[in-house]
Amino acid sequence: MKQKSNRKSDDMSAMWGRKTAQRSATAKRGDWFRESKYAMFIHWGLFSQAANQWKGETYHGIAEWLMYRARITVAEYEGLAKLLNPVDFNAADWVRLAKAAGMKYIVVTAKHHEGFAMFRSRASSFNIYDASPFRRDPLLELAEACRQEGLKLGFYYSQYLDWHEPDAAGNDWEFKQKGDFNKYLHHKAIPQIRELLTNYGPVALIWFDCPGEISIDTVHQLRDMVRKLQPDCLINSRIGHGLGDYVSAGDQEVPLVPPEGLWEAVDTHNDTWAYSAPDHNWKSPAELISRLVRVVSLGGSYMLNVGPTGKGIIPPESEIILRETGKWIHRNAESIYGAGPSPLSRQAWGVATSRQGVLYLHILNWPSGGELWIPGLSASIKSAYWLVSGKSVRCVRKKGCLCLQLPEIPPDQPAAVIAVEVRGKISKTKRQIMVHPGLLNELDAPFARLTGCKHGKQSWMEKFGDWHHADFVESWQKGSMARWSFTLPKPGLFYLYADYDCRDGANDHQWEVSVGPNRWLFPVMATGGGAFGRTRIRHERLGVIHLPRAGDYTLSIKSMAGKEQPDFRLQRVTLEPVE
Ligand code: JFZ
Repeated sequence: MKQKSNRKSDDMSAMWGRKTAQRSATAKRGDWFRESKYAMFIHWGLFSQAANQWKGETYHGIAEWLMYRARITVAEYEGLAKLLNPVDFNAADWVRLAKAAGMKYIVVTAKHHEGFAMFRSRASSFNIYDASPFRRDPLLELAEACRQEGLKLGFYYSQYLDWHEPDAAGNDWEFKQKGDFNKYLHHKAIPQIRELLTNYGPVALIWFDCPGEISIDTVHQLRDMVRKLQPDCLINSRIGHGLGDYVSAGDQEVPLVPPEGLWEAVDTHNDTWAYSAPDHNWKSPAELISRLVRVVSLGGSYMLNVGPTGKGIIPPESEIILRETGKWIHRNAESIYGAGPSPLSRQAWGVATSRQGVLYLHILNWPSGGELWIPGLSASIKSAYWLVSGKSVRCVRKKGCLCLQLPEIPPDQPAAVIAVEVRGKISKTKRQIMVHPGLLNELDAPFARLTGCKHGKQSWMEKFGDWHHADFVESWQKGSMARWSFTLPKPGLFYLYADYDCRDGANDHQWEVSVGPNRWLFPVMATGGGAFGRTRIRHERLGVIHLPRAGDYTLSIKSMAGKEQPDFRLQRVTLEPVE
């Protein structure tokens, strides 16, 4: 017996040893990703030639889905390849732009759902080298340019959807019979992934997408192949079945609550991934920097997309905005690259990132009144200074908060960064929300204490492919309550708003809002809802609240008695100072 139990404990320690080794291998594999924080996503394909226009009709939304939306047959779509000749493509220009923008790696679509390979593939002649007049391999040129400029390169590959292939998934307008997926897998997908991992030098990551109904055995097979060919190559979560090395959040989503472990947000520069001629809805440098620092403050990396034209040109608007954004990032680099997540809960003035002993406060919303209030930071302060100029910032402790003195005009735009050096470790503060004087204060669903209701998330498409993601308090019963505790440094008057949706309102149902001396009932109006899981969120002013003293408060929303519980989902409540 003794003999047997020793053997068992030896097996256990060997297993733990393997698991620890595996975990450390994964952790090591992701070190560069954890440090990088900012990358360029490139959606470039046959769809770029079409630019969301087909047979005289213009489409809106994500342009790489044109074949699907216009129900284009394979034969017609193949004709597009004869027009694709990106003579203005210059890989070094793209890579230098990414570098100037402050991006540390590039992920480019090698084969998207359309099935067209943007590299010279021997597994399928439906590729840019063989099927178009271009007769070059742009991914080979990109790989060389990345090596020259010191950027890492990854490939996007759509492993399940392939509208060109009857045996793949997705083309339900031409192929009425379900094909033999294994045939597609072994004749195209696996050989092409192998080509990408063999012919282009070190591949930093493979960005799989839309795993659909792919089996867990197939996902293991794909992952084993990547590990065998390029052991250091990272794999994203959209390989499927939780077998990725890191999580890609929802499209165009900057989450309020981050995924566990290594993760990224992926975002569009306008409303489409691929080039779309009618889409001019570019995000500004201020918006992009706000999204980048919010992601980094949650411990993630931000991958921002560009959609080059069929001629191989990154749209000039994109280039101008990326260069402008890059100037800010380069001068505030210390607060971004390699920085850790914020120990502070979400604040009205902006977000923080951190390093050993230093907190970087990214002030995105400039408080009037010359004071920046920070709750719940117990560490003792060594110094505080503007990161770019080095000029010191006066800070004092008031009412248990840190209060920093601000000039009237921000010393940097679109975000000014204060470095706060602390003694010892910056511990994660107890979740303390500050209702900041002079700023819009959002109390979001995930940060409420809930009784008799729960936190839920929903993602939906507004325009085709323009994703929205929202956190809600939902599943309310009679007496359910959502409560936010916050600190108020100064008395004040605030407009109170609720953002909610409620498909079928029930006017006889009452909800109670209570904070400080304020307490009243309000009805919930029906907001309706649309297709694609769409929702219409109502931004409703509930009234004006008076908070007569500085100190701690709890704001509660309570479901009172009533015949029916309307399908009410509360996204947030907002306190806006009455000027
Ligand atoms: C996919 C693609 O279909 C799209 O064309 C683009 O390449 C994008 C980056 O990825 O679209 C998705 C995939 C997953 C989600 C949303 C859109 N999701 O999980 O929310």
